[in-house]
Amino acid sequence: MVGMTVIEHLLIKQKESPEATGAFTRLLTELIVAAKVISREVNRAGLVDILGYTGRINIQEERVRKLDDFANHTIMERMEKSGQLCAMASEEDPDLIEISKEYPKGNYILIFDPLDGSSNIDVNASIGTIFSIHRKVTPGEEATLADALQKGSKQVAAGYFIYGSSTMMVYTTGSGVYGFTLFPGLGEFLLSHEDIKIPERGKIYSVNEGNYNYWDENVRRFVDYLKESDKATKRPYTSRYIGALVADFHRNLLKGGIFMYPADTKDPKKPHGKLRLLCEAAPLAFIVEQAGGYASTGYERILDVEPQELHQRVPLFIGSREDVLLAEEFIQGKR
Ligand code: AHM
Ligand code: MG
Repeated sequence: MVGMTVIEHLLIKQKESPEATGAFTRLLTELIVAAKVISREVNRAGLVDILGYTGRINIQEERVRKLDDFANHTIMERMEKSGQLCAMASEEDPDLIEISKEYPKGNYILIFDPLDGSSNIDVNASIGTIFSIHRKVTPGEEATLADALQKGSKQVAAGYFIYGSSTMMVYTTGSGVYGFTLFPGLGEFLLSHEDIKIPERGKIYSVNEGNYNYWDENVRRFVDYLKESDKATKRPYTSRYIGALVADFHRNLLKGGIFMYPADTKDPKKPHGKLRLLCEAAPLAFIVEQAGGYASTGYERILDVEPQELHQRVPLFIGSREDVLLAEEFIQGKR
């Protein structure tokens, strides 16, 4: 039913699974409040003295912008009080984030990228928050790294908030993908995109082509192929690249196409591409598969990759199923 609030939607989904206790609904409800706070701050980013850098360097050796910091703390502080989490992990923090002793613990672990695409903040382009939720798998109350290092296929839920021309939430719990748009006057997310399906094949490719010379020969051949002209296979494709994963992914989810961040040799310290498995690739892979699409490293389904470390990076090819399968064929030298 278009127009229902995200909370109503969550409650309906909760009723559909008889074993649900409501813990998961409470967890997402808190996360939605955190996202509304971030959305409000993002909207006035140009008005207050919140642009610029904090002067610190994060685990990814990037300068931390004030708004990244704000988003990170908003989520951490709100979510640790939710009573539903045993731990968290953020793109901005090197280690597992423990829940303070004063708060009750729960059975879920939240992994998130608080503000994805942050180089877009200063130019008023879209940015987002990505989240991934797993169930605790180790015994005892305290979470261990093993609770975070689970394959993407084990996710209980995943989603993102996009702070664009309007703010949207897109999420899945493994039974379809739903999109909600924040109605500013009401402060409510209303269902606007029911059971999202990505086209089987798209016409868009999204990649930072400035890195072309750093890619493997097979990746170059694939991108060259997309640019060739051929009426029968509806080529050339159109190139679209915002430079914020959430925004590029969201467009391709609705319109069809492929987003790529291949491995490159630009930085020998980071030989596996740029994007992080746990807080970026895996949650979006869960969403895209639920929408009928596919996500791959070029060799392996993203949801099957066994994480080795919290900040592991992977090459990412994600979007319309036929486009990603074709990318795999090129990358594996089968074409
Ligand atoms: P971030 O999470 O630190 O913002 O970095 C990830 C971003 C993605 O949103 C985007 O797809 C990618 O980095 C863009 O990288 P590049 O500027 O190398 O094209
Ligand atoms: Mg990111």
